[in-house]
Amino acid sequence: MGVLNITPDSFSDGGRWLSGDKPDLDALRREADAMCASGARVLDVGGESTRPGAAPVSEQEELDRVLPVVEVLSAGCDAIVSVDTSTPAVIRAAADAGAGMLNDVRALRRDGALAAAAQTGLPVCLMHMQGDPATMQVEPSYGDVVGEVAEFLDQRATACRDAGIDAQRILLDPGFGFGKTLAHNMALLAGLSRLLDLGFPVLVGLSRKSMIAKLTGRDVGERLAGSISLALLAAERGASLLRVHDVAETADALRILAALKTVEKE
Ligand code: 9MG
Repeated sequence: MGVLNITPDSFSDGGRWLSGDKPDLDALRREADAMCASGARVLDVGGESTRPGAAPVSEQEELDRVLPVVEVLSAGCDAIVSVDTSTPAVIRAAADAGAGMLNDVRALRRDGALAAAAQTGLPVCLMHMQGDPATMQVEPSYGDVVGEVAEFLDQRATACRDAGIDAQRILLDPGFGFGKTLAHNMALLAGLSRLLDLGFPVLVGLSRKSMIAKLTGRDVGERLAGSISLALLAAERGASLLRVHDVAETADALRILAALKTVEKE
């Protein structure tokens, strides 16, 4: 899953895909084509930054950023266009514009989001976050982080099914970096099998995140090796979908892992 943030303030690609306050559709089209040629099967389009401390945007602003991009990408691209949103009106409008998946860092907990998602019939990714983006990194705390994240995701999956979302259309995500310290993130990576035990495919987003800085001391533009290492570790532990900025490099690493797995099976 390639990341395309249509925001001025995302931590890694903030401002890259905007021309003034409008999405730069030509540049996005070229980047989407490059990501697909490199192996992306899903493109995740977001109009509101969820980095720690990010300010919320209005519904209209989110619609203005996301919808033209969904329309352009879903018309001429082999990949599924996913929309990273928590907002019911954006969920509905994105589905009408051709989106093929919903990615919600709030796991469809916003008022009306669950019903809106169910109405679209689209696959949904439910992510765990402790708190909200404005404050989530202020002393996150858990007794048993893996158990608590697993319990939360299990409850949200049940809520989705109760709302009419087919179990086969649900993905779960531990939400690396969302209300978690480095120790919490590492415990979740080590314990990924407990999330797989819930019976749904697991999506992970580790690309360029600050946990890499904590482990390696690298600035955001220098986290490729860390991102690929974490992507491989997550894939080996059973993650089905990796949300990444560097699609070509990650796809190469996954090809090597797949080749090894083929030999191991023989
Ligand atoms: C939008 N977004 C930013 N980081 C993310 C992550 O780790 N997972 C998912 N599902 N979405 C994310």
